[in-house]
Amino acid sequence: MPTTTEALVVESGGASARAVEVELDDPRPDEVLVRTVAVGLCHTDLTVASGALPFPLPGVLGHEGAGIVEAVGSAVRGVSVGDEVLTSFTSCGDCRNCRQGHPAYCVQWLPLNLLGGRRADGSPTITRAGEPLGGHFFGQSSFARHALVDERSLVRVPAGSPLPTLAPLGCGFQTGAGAVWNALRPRPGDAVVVLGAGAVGLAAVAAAALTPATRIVAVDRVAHRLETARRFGATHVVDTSALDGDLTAVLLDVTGGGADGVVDTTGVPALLRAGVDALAPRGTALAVGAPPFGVEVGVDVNGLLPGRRVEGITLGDGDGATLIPALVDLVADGRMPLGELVRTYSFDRFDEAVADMHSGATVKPVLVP
Ligand code: CXF
Ligand code: ZN
Repeated sequence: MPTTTEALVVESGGASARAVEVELDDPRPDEVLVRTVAVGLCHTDLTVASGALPFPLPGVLGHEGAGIVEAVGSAVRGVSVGDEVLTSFTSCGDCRNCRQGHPAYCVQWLPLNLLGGRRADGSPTITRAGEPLGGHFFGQSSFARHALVDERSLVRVPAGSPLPTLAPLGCGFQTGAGAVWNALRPRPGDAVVVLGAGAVGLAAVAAAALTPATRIVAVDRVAHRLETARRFGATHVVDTSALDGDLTAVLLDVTGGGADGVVDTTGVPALLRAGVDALAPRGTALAVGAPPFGVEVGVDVNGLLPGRRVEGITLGDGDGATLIPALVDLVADGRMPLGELVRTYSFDRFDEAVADMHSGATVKPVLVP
């Protein structure tokens, strides 16, 4: 029997999300029905809701879910009814990148997570009055009281976990932490620069603080975010709203001659360029934040020759089975105070959550049904 539930539906590009009754399909053998307890709001949800990406609307977004398992498909082995879970991204499990432990680079990643709106076989997971809605967003579409989730999107967490704090591990927090741990892998004495002190950037700062990097520089234009960055372990902060001179020169100075690693969470071309230009020889700049499709950044080719790299990374190159559980433990032990970034909003305060994210008043809004 299909599950009737309430979901936040975006009717068309630029519209808000309104709670309406929908039906979820029965779980397929590899799917799980999850009762949502909390779900984070990420810029990718807003980009899709604005109509800037070709996701089928009307549809249901949401990809940082946390909740309780209510039913499992016949082939599901990893979770049981009653388990607490986080919901992250899905992947095919079968391509070379999935098999090599890099599901964020699944060759089917875009259709399965971001653009398709349906299962891989084309069937809809959510309907309204019999009409298909865009669903299966990141294998979940969790802006709803219940979500039908791909087993491959799920991560089990210990009973009694603080689900509203942990929900953003599914995307934003693992994106920042994974960038530092999986891609930069700071060595003793490294200087790491994090451009943008939002949810992704602050997770990157907290992750860098658990490495032997000795200089951690946070860059933002909002003073209270930079204060948070300091509490999370930044040794230096740069406030671009009060910048005296050019950012590259300031970064070269505060890093003591050049950054070994740069994490650009902003997607602002001029900031990524400044970060690349501030790299030390053999340094790596990571493009993490996504600008609109088609945006380009120039690089000085001769500047790259001394072993400098520019790399893109999605979702921290995380493998749900290892990165998220480690973050759960570090949050529980108080070594990554990511809960400080979270403020909860009931579903009917969706617009307020969006406004607070845009203004910077809340770093990470988390919706609760
Ligand atoms: C996104 C970032 C932009 C590319 C797709 C994945 N991560 C999560 O929202
Ligand atoms: Zn996201």
